[in-house]
Amino acid sequence: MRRPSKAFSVAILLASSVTAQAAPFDISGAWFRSLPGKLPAGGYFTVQNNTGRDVTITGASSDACGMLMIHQSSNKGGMTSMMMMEEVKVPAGGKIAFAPGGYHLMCERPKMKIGGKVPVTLHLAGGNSATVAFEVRGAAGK
Ligand SMILES: [Cu+2]
Repeated sequence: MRRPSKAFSVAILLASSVTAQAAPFDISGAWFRSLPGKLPAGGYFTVQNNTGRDVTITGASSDACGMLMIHQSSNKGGMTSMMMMEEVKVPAGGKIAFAPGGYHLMCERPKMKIGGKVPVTLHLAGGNSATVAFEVRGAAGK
């Protein structure tokens, strides 16, 4: 069983490097919620890991943000708070949603326009990275 699974993950890597960046996993539905004034913009996406190995997101960067961090919202006893995450592990074969109320990117001092797109680079453990275009939506998420 060892050999076929290795061949499979190599095929996936090659396929993804042809279609876009050499992303070892698939990122979809990426968008920022742009809010008025100087409020930070939340970034959301879904990541599916098809590599056959755990992949760890260790950070994110974008020219569209003065600072870009990974946060996790949590709700304990009716109190909503945000925690800074050093890393987020996407297990082999697994899927993680960055979505309102959970994991999200926090873009401080955003420079973006509703209706536009901005690139975000996700940094992965081991020195890989994946750059994805994020749609910029308004406060209602549209
Ligand atoms: Cu946050």
